[in-house]
Amino acid sequence: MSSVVSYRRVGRVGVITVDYPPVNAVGVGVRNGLRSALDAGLADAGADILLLTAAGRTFMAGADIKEFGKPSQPPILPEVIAAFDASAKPIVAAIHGTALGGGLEVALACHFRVALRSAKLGLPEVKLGLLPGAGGTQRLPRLIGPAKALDMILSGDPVTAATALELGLIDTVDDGDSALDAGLRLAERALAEGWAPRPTSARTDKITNIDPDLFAGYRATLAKRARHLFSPHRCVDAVEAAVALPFADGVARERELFFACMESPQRAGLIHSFFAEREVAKIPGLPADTPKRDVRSVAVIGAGTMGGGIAMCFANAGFPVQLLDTAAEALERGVQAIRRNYEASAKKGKLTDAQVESRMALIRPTLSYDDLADADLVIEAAFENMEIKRRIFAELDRVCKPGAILATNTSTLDVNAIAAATCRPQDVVGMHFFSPANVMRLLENVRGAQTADDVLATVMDLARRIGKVGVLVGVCYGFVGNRILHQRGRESMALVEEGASPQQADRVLTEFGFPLGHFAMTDLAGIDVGWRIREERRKSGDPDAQAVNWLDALAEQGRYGQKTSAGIYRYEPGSRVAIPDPAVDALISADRAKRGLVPRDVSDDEIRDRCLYAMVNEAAKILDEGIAARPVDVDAIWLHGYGFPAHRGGLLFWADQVGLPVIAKAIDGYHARFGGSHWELSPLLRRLAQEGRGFRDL
Ligand code: 3H9
Repeated sequence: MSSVVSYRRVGRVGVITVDYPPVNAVGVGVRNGLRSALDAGLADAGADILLLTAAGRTFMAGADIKEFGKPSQPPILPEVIAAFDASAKPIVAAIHGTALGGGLEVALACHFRVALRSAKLGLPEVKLGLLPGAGGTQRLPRLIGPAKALDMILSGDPVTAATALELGLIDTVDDGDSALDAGLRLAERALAEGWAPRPTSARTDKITNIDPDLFAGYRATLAKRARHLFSPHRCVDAVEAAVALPFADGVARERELFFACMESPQRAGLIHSFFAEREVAKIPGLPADTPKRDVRSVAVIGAGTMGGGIAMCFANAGFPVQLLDTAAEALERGVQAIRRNYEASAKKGKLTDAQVESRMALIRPTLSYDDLADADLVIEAAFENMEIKRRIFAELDRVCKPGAILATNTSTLDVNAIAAATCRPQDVVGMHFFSPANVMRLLENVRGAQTADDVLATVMDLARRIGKVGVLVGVCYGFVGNRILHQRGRESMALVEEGASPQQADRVLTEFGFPLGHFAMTDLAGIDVGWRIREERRKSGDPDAQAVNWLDALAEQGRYGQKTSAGIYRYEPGSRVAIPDPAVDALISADRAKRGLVPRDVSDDEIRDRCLYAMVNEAAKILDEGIAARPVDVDAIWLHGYGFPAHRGGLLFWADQVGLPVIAKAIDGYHARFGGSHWELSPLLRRLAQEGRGFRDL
């Protein structure tokens, strides 16, 4: 018998157990094991019914993603599953944790299904650029109908056991806490009532008399929502085949479409994104068993938008949070803003009223630093000013208990200088949240020169506990994400000066797959933020300060972006739809004329290459300086903080696909054409390009 799948008998029930930690992924060992355990069960004269269950924290969470892109090893999953479907003895699947992808497909081919109430079931393949390729697109519609099946397959999101029952995906929900016991109960009932095998492949009731327009409707929606993506369109084709073709032909069609997805570069990109999210948690030089400090209570300093959002992140995860502001009015405003935010979620059905109240009860406002004496973690989210921050940290040093972690949410200031305001720099770390903090998944944890390892291990673990993707970065202006963003912003402005329109520049980036172009994003973030920083630098006589540009002129007119319904675009009241504004075009033309710039036609390709290659070059410099430890860290930051299209895998994964010699040559060309230190080719990028290597080889 296989070491990862076992067979034993409990009374008249033959029990097949998959035990392949951590998530029982259906790799070659499990496939072999399932096949031989099934044979053992079928051959066992004492077994009148079979039960499939999994050990550990979850049912099977899908095919083994690590095998993708390598030659497939027999037996292939569809064959194993076909054997379950065709079993002469009835088979029950007992599900706990998550039954996902190929794991759920195995369960779909069993004849009866029971799930614990806490279980979730889904076909997330589309999120990996695939479609369910082991009969899922053929069997799910046979159980729940093609429309509901497409909803599940196209969203990739799992449903709860209760919903699965309503849909007809499972036969019963069990309120116990053992999937084995739940499965045995259902098997005993099946035996008592004499249930016969019920192959899903033979069912046709849910796939007959289907509205012929159903699939056209889904295709029309996808044409709008997923036009960049490859696999969702193939999912519709596959489910349509379930309705139009006999089962065996449908399975063959699904296989063909699955392989087309497998070969798509989007599949490689999305799988890189999947692993990137997990890889960043493993820090080179910081072993997984590094001790962590015990964090049970949190304090946040500053009740503004950022501080409020951070407080919500922790309250959402069940931490008691003290929210401190020194001005009573600001504190009250901050607490009310949090309440409004939660109530808006409740209105959308995302939270119950009771959840709103329990989260609000976790957030305790205070005006006094003395109340922070027992906090395990304090996160400062005050005004972005070094003097203010240093005063706050000196105060924290005075009141906080020994061992408390003192974190700053600064996005631009030197974490080491902030740490130096305390007598415990080993306890000081950066935790750079992204706005809105309660929504954005990225958290840049910033390692100061003296930050202790157990502090780093703790903040990385906390990121996971509050549902963020934590990435460890080093100290520099803008850290990793904003430093790269700055390059894209500078280049976008230069392209507009040369003749592109903001709309054209934005269109190129959205066609690449970003949710927003640079200028639409600037409107969302607020033009005034950058304008005030530039104004400060000009007033202080900074020699590197930029001259006033058309963006500053917009801010001077009070056009701050979405919040004032006018910025680089204009907005109808209450709407986020960006409408081009001829007044802005006129302002840009006037600005060009004033500077003696003659506009030219700028091609879409030039916009894409200059914006993205400038980012790649900066990222390479960041890697060279050790500010980011690995290319995957840069990828995760841009995927989770800036909407880099996941199907392209991340900035540096994408750069490898383009080819570093191509990028290096283009950058050398830009340097010759435009000059500027930002276009000096990163030595790392030059070396990799010359050696024919990629970021993947670092
Ligand atoms: C598929 O099934 C195709 C079929 O239709 C057709 C085939 C012919 N494979 O996320 P976690 C690893 S496509 C390999 O941290 P959690 C993961 O990398 C597949 N490895 O835990 C991590 O490794 P490490 C469809 C996998 O509790 C460790 O397990 N299925 C796989 O937060 C723990 O993972 C999916 O897309 C896998 N399938 O979440 C499900 N899954 O410790 C993908 C996980 O070395 N998985 N690993 O970093 C998930 O969504 C989450 O992992 C899950 C657990 C919810 C299961």
